[in-house]
Amino acid sequence: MSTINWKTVKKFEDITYKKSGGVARIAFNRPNVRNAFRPKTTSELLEAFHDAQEDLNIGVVLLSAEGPSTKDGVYSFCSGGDQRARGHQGYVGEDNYHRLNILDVQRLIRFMPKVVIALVPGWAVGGGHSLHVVCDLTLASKEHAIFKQTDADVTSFDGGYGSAYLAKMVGQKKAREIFFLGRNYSAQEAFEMGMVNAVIPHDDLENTAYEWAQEILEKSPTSIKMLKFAMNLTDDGMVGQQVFAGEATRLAYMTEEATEGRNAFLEKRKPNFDKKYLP
Ligand code: S0N
Repeated sequence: MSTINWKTVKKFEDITYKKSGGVARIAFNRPNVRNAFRPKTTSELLEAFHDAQEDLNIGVVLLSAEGPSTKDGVYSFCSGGDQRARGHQGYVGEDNYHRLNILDVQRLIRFMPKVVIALVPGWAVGGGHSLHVVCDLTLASKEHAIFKQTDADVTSFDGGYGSAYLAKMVGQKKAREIFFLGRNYSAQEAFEMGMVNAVIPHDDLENTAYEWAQEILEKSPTSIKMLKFAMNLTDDGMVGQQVFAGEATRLAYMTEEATEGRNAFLEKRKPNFDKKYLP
């Protein structure tokens, strides 16, 4: 049972969004369809993640799920794209526009300068499985978490982080088994494969995630950010370099040299870098 004093940030339809003590909690809230996401869900996720990214008081984001289902009491993290919202060109919003915006959500999680922890209380399936893969850390319910890839059953497949990055995480053979056979894996099996950080008794899942978050919040935020981007870099190609280098530029802005460069331009004079070449 969670004992955290969460404060709701904003009421959404498909997700809940709360904050407490430097931690944001974003949770799927469609438990009766195993927390499948439709375009409205992903738009709401984008808004909440963007807010958490820009909130200077937030250092860690938990991606979680409400539940269980009121129909049958089953817990889920997320069952991926809502197959009822799928049209001929993919998932379609109420405005009739076809979107692949779960990939925008993945990129926001991947590139945000804060740690994102997936809390998997039940089913993590299809695009829901891919979301936990892209999060920085995953904690799973000992009793209820089940990991499964159905992308190849429904012809709605993630050829990016969901599969290729998963292969980096659990190894090529295991990743191919997960996708090609689509079997169920328990939290313990997922832990042994290396795609789950810890298996937690169900009732302790949120409190444990919050404790992990508090430990992370005690660390230097610049170090955490640069380490996340450094670990992303080799798998993210030029975009990974761009994200990492953007933070190097930000650090450079904080030097006297940068202040002199900006001031010289604004004062219409040549900059005086004083020939202090740094080691
Ligand atoms: C999760 C599963 C295994 C649970 O099985 P269980 O416990 O037997 O429950 P069910 O009786 O099957 O389900 C309960 C109710 O929930 C509905 N439901 C479940 N999942 C979905 C879903 N994904 N979409 C819509 N409804 C869902 C059931 O219909 C049932 O409803 P009622 O009670 O009314 O009958 C099992 O449910 C399961 O296998 N679900 C489907 C999982 C799946 O195939 N997901 C899609 C996989 N693909 C993706 O997610 C792709 C993601 C994606 O969007 C993407 C990725 C990369 C690049 C692009 C994209 C893109 O945007 O297209």
